Amino acid sequence: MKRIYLTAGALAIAGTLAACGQKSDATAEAPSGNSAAAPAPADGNMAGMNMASSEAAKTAKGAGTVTAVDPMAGTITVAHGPIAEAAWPAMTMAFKAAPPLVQSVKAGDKVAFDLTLKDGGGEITAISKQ
Ligand SMILES: [Cu+2]
Repeated sequence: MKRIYLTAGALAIAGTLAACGQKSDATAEAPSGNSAAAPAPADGNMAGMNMASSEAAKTAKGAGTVTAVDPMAGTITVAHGPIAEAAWPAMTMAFKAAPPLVQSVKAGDKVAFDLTLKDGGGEITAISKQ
């Protein structure tokens, strides 16, 4: 029984550490991601736009070819076509994505994907092979 308790304790600690890691990530991103939390003079000109974008995350759709996946970093690199919603030309770039999405594709796959736009980058929220 003692061994079981020790194991449960170790798992609880691991879970706490993982939670802390996620928390610090979110905290680190919050200041730059939410301009309302740290008003800057430059934001005044586009106050209306910023308010609108903070209420609902801006999304976009893209398509392209996966050139690399990095399960450790949690990124999918895609050579994508122009993405009008983000005013991006065609380029190759790495997107953050949840582990199940990262694991669902490999280099060379032609894909269509949904993005949440943030801080000049994007996170893939859905991806499917073409
Ligand atoms: Cu891009």
